[in-house]
Amino acid sequence: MNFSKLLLVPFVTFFLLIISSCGKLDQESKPNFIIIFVDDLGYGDLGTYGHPTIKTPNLDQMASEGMRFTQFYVGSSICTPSRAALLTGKLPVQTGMYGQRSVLFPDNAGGLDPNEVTIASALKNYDYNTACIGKWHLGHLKKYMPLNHGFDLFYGIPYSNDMRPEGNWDYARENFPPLPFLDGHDTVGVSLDQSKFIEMFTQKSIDFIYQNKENPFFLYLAHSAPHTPIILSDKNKGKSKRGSYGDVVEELDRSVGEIINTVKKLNISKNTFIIFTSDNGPWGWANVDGGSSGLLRGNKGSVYEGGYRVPAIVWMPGSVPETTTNVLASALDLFPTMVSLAGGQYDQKSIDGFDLTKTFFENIPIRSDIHYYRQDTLIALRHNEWKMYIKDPNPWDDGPTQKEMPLLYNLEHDPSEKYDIRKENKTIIKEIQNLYEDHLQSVFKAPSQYDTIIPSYQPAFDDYNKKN
Ligand SMILES: [Ca+2]
Repeated sequence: MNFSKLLLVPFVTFFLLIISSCGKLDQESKPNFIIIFVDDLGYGDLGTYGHPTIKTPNLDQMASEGMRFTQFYVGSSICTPSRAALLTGKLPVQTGMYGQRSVLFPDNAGGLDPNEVTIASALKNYDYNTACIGKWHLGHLKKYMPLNHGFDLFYGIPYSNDMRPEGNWDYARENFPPLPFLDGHDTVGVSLDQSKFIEMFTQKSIDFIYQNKENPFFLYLAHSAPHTPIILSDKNKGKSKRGSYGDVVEELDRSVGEIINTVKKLNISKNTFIIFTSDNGPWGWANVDGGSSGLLRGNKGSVYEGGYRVPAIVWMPGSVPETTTNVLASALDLFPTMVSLAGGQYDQKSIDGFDLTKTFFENIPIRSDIHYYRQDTLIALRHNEWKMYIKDPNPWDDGPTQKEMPLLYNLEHDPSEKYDIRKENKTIIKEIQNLYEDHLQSVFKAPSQYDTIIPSYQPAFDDYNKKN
């Protein structure tokens, strides 16, 4: 061995040691998770999803650096059950998050059972620090609040930004308290200026990311916007060609940019999994203050695609490929995927989500079915490209809607659900009918959490129901 080779040996050994320790570190270090969940943003409301006048450069960039889903679904087309589904990986019927009024209100005594395992409580077992920032809406009594569901920190509002005495609904005007704002379990203000909410939630999130840059964290940033009422500060007003709704979506877009830039600045991009999505489709009744479901039929609250299918962008440079995908995915899948990526265990039998690591990292299809519930009733089932309505999608419509069930659509040919093709596809009908019956056999139905009213509200509640 000559002298130069002798010199090389320690150098190579040292180099190999560095490589192996880096490899080991990558295997052992747990990824951070950020879920950015916005409220009532429709499938057609982002630049990257084809909106002609709403500008979303930060989300467009996130999409170009990550994975943009064209067929991503939520567990329900309305706030409370959709949030329960995202956090537990269970269909809302299994957690009792259904009932006559669709969502929980300030007079409700129920909420998400503290015994349910959420993403946050699961990740607490694997040394994660967890934060819920923004809107909760899974029960506002203390036992149901985020700190009793695995979150170390809560900063935000307990339910929707319109559940307050201001507004046109007389029952709310006469009975609901001013909208509280909480830090942990403490109410730190009421009726705060909502035009500051996006900024406050963003700043709190950035602080949390800085504080946890050295350890694994889970940030659930659930903005209360663009849910109505739309309230903008002067600096964010009048910027978008789309009007106020465009202004608020563009403000959300800037917030996403700030979150991603923080992650980049702290050099934790490669180890931070971020998903941006919406809790349900756009609010059709809000007229021009509501969003757009683009080419999809229907809105928030409906079992049509426009209620259940939402924009979704997944980002983790180096792990998530840069692509647009039409592979199926659901918010129900985030619980098992995140727990699995954290190296944890969960009970697959008790949940409805699937570990989508292969979908998110390799663009491989895992999920084949989507269940569309109205309250506790399964209305439709998607299997691969086929969507079959077992029950009437719109029983309130006395217009020329087709009332004879089932209805069958091929969503790949017909994303707007215009052309019923059941007559030509009897074998598919039979196949989906079997899946429907199997599902009903296996699904657990928990008692409704919406049925109990807080005693002090009961007289006013009964009185209101008598009049209406
Ligand atoms: Ca919503």
